[in-house]
Amino acid sequence: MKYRLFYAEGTASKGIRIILEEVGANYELIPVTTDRNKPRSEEHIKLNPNGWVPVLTWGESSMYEAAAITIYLCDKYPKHELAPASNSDSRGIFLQTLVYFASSVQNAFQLDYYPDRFSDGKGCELSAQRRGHRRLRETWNIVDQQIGTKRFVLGDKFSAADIYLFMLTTWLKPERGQPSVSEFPNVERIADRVFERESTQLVYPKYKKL
Ligand SMILES: N[C@@H](CCC(=O)N[C@@H](CS)C(=O)NCC(=O)O)C(=O)O
Repeated sequence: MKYRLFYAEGTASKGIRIILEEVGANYELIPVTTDRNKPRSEEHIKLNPNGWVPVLTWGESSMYEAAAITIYLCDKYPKHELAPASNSDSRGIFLQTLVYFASSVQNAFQLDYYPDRFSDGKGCELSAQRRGHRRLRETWNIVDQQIGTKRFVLGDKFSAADIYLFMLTTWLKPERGQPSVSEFPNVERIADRVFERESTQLVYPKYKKL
């Protein structure tokens, strides 16, 4: 079976690609634009009416939403142990972290990268962006405290939550007024570990931490 991943540089589709690499899946990248002034293909809009990436397809099936795809793939390939089993104690913190990433940390990024979604008219966009910068500090601080002295998000064991964390750190741009990853030393420690993995090196060959 071959997956198709609707893919663009600098987006959440890269985290999904790392997981596909980790589990040794057969996949094809479907390059798409994230330029909001350019049209999406008919197929893309049919699969995700938002016109966003990532979208994953296999056989006759498809899904979107990066956190949901992450959980789906981890559960489909349990032997790679990228997620705790559904009846294990650490499953709770795994799901909590992924949902927090998707709903709170990503939302903070969106305030800065897509201010028009959060403001009524151009005049308010700067305010949304400034709030986004503060919100990034608030949410990353919470993640940093949650990690504490742990080796990985879940403790001693590496998981897809660490991959997701790494992907999100690559979006931090201090030159825009966002915090630097170095403000969150526990997050940075895990991101550095994820970056050393072969799968990450393949997906992020040019990445340089800011
Ligand atoms: N909640 C969605 C957000 C997806 C999203 O915002 N994708 C961005 C790139 S990371 C995108 O496709 N942006 C282009 C656009 O807004 O049209 C997810 O986590 O998959």
